[in-house]
Amino acid sequence: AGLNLGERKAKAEKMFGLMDVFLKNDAVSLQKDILDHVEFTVARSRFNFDDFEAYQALAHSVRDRLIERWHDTHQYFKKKDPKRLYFLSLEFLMGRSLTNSVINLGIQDQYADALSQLGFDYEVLAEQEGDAALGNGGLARLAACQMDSLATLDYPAWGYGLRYQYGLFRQIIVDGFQHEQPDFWLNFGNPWEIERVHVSYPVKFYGTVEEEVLNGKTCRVWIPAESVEAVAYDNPIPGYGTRNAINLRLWAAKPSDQYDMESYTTGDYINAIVNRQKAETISNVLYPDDRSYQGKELRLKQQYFFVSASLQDIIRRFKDLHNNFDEFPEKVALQINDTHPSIAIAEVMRVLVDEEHLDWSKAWGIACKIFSVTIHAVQPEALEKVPIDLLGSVLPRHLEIIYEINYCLMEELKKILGQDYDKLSRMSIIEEGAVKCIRMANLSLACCHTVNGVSRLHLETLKTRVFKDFYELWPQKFQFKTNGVTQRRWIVVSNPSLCSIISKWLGTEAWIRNVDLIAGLREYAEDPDLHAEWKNMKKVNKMRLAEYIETLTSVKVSLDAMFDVQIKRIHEYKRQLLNILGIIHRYDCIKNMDESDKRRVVPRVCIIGGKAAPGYEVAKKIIKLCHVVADKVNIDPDVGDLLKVVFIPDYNVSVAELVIPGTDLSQHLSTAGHEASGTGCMKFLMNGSLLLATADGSAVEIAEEIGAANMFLFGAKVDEVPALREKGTSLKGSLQFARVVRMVRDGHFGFKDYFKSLCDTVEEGKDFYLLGSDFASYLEAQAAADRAFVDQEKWTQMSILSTAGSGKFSSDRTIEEYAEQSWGIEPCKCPF
Ligand code: Z57
Repeated sequence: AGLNLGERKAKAEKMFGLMDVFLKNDAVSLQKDILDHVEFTVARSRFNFDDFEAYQALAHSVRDRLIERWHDTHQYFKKKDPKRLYFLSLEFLMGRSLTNSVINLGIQDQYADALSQLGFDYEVLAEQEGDAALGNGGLARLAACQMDSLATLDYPAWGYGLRYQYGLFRQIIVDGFQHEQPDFWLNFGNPWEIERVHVSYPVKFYGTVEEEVLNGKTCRVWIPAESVEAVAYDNPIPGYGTRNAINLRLWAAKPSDQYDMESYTTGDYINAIVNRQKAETISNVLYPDDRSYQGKELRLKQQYFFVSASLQDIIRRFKDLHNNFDEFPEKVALQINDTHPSIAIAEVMRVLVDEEHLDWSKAWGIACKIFSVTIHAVQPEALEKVPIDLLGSVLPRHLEIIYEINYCLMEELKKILGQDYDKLSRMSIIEEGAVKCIRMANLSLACCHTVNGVSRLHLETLKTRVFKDFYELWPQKFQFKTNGVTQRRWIVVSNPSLCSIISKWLGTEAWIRNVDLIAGLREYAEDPDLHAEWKNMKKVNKMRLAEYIETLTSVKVSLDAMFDVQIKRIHEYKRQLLNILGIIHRYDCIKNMDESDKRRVVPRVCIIGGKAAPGYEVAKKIIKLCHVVADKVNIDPDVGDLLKVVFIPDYNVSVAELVIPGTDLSQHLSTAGHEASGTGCMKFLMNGSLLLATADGSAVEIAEEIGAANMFLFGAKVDEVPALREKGTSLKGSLQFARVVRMVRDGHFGFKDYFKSLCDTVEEGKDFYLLGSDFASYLEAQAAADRAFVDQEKWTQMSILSTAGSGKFSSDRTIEEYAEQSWGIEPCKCPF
């Protein structure tokens, strides 16, 4: 303040000259820092504190180191003023921060030393941390992996989202039924965030739009009726092997400090306070419905709230060093994660036209240069449609702007398409129907310079189905970036034994930043020494998993069995039901065997985990079915160790970190054409689990990388699906399938009435997800997996080749593609 542009630039330069490394990372300094935090931050005596308090102190000492790098990075960004990427997402599924941060900072050994001298075990303390679960599933975890890659690759990027007080619900299982409990994750404080009370912006809602004359020009002016304050909470994201730490800025809603004078003067003091407090509800709770858009007012308010605050922040930062919006696209790239933040397009137009007084066409030109979007959905139902009445009431000016955008779009389209009214109405941002709606996807398509799919197959689906009309018009906008996951969390943090094996055999740790090198393992895929180490690694991880299973479910499992895992959100299209019906088939076979046949059976532990959206009845029945089958199978003396069925409750990021390394075979069963990409499969692949999968989403590309012979592919291909839906099930499959469905129907596992409607969903003629027609092929793939498992050398070789072929599926590769092809940003590496 008070300084002009030149002076501000000079100041930034000077401050940067003062940079130095403050905090020392030797064991003695770390110990002192931890004890200081015990004494003064946690306020416990340094002679008497428990594991949780030690975790808190430890976390605070890590936080100090994060803050130091965070400051230096941002000072450096400010000096260089590169084009920045702003990643807008309503969900980030970060999981735990401690181990990931310590590894990325490169000081794990020092911390472990420091703690053991204090009499604490680093790993035990790490287990004290709860998950940050501000997201539902794949989309949200992808955003978290991408933040890790953005930091590691030194990109000048910011994440923006919402700081929900309640993350995704905790799943508890009572008598085999899912119940939801609130996840009040902030109860014990959150050392990973920094509250920025001075970084706050008012966000407006409701009200009316009026006409005003300004400098002889008539303008539309929004007179809002409600104002809520957005306060920033910063979460530093450290890169691996770099000094850079970027920022994930999450907004919390607080009552605005503009007093509602009227209520005060009328004397209704208590009610005035109560009403102000309601503002906070905006950031209270994450919507737990993965992909079904309900058209709820609160959800729309959440979207606009975080978008508006983020844009005010971004524009303030831009104006700090620039005064001409022509330069905006050279400095700013905005990425919209799915359509959830797409109201940002209307908001940018509102700010540029109403507040910055740019011409409409100039403003639109700028908007079209800064936005890119990634679509994660396949099904048209997942695309958000906001009822006009709702939008008009909450954001009246934005509704006008969207009408205007649509008017321009329709004029442009008419010039190209002529009078093709069917097509025009399909492409319109406004959907005329019983309930008139805004199609948020069409708004994004009209504005964004790039529209990305998340796998090659997914982009094909978008081009030929959901967005066909737009693709024909603007083919150059459509791209895909196959998803990826970060090897830092999914190998280095979660599978330390594998991490050391890889580094040892490659003779370098460089793969942690450049995962392509992992292909170097191929050379040793048949080496008996590597096989021995590899099998030992699996065994250690299976032991950990077995212990966890026993503690949670009291089921004892044999380490010689194949650990077969399907963990992901419960959805009909992901076909957990196919898995369970396959298990019932296996059980039925074992029951009908004599002792000599049984000796040839490959023992299995079938593990399923995942949450069902609270209102998704079919998904909840699938969870219950899993439990009743487990109850019967697990105590059947005819079966013993040949088959165990386990449902792991409350699946989340940290559970995944435990389960994935201990998995022999993982299942990805979506009906072809329904999983946009899938990212769980990539984590399993990196950890050397073999994949049993349909030719869907990223599995197609995985097969190309590791060779189809190294996985178990099955089921209908995308282009066969429509005909199969018409035609129905083949005979052979249908007999076995009918038999297992009948067992459930007849109450073989109890709860006959309860499961009737579930069985109905897969009856001949109603079986939309084609469980019946894929069943025979599924069983064949399972049999192939059994045969491969018998030959442990072969299996280990396939496992090594899986890890070795996983390089492409690093989010580092994905992010580099985005940076080059969609965002136009370059690395900005902080020195020291
Ligand atoms: C979500 O997790 C995904 C798509 C959605 O439309 C919504 Br809403 C939530 C998932 C896809 O289902 C996965 O296939 C994909 O891998 C993931 O997003 C990340 O792109």
